[in-house]
Amino acid sequence: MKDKVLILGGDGYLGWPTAMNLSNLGYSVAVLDNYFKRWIFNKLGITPLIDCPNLQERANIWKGLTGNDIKVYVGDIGEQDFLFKVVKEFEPDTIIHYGEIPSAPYSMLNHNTSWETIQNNLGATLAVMWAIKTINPDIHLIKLGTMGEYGTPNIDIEEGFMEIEQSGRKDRLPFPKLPGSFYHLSKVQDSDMLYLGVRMWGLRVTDLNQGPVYGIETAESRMDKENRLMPHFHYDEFWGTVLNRFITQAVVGIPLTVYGKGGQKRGFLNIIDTLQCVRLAVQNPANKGEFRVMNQFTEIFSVNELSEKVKAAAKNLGIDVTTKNYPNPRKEAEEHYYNAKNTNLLSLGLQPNYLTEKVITEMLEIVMENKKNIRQDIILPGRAKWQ
Ligand code: USQ
Repeated sequence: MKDKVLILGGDGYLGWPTAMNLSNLGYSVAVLDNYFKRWIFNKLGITPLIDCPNLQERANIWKGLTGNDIKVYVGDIGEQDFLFKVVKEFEPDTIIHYGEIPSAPYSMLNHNTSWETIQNNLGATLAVMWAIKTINPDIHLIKLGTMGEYGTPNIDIEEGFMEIEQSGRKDRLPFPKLPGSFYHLSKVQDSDMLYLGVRMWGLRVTDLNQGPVYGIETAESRMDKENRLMPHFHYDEFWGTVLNRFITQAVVGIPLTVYGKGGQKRGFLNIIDTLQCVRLAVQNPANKGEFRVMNQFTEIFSVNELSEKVKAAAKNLGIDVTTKNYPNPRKEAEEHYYNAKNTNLLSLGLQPNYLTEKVITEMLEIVMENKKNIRQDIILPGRAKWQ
């Protein structure tokens, strides 16, 4: 009998694909979500490329395809009675915590959205920590952090900690953080809280500092020919990550929206590698009293490099793609040093799926099949500014 895994934020771009992947591998899986992101989408008037049925409907489809149950809980992580009830009833060995508002642009929109992001994200993490401490401190918590916690310092980025020597003394201390949005700041604050929980209560925590993810399908989503198990693929200026946006723009004939000079570098990964990394973390839990940080990306690219890759792949499909440099709606370095380490997951056995022309071509083809759903009115930057 494999472990029981509770996935918080099970409705999201990564939550549902993770649930199917672990269920397929024989884990007993439950998902929890309050559909808050769907509420924000309605408020902002944005839609994903492919409509996703609700969690119970997807769990029923999954059961029909595989015979496996995925248990569904609908509610707010931040409500203590609800979360405690779920943890007591399901008795997870591992909790994967994706249950946060994940958008930097949304967090910078106005006072309300920055407070919503901070309150929701910190409240959720704190509630999960207390649930684990109170109900079963042995539960391994896998928390989705972000590479954006580090910012873009002019030195190599370590995985969470670094040796510091000062006035002749040495210590291993958390790597300095320079987040670039209230969203990224909320992840820094999450990490600080979790490390406190590890030091004070002996929790076992893995913090996965992930870079921007790309991709539109996984082995499990392909199992349903009607596309009802696909991830929530976003291409709007609030939720779409840069490569997913570029692919959509190429298909619909809009010049790729390079912000500023396009020299911004980030560590990227395919959604199927997110599943691989999270799976490796489940299979190799942190020790009791350990705050383990792993940088979760496979390759570093600048925005300009990504746009060139999309152009080249689209050309082979007969699509002529251009780029346009927009005044940057964000405050960020547009030319900078970037060398982040990512050896922890590789040493656990991560086999990277790199961003080849074939991968981009396959993404372009799937988006082309769904071209009729693309809404041009939500693509261009305009509403989401760093003020
Ligand atoms: N960018 C463009 N054009 C666009 C969209 C983005 O040039 O149309 C640029 C941005 O200015 C930025 C870079 O691409 O320099 C990455 O932007 P992004 O929107 O792909 O990523 P970001 O806002 O940082 O956030 C995303 C996810 C977030 C995750 C983060 C990882 O939404 O949940 O935590 O990637 S990281 O970027 O490493 O912080």
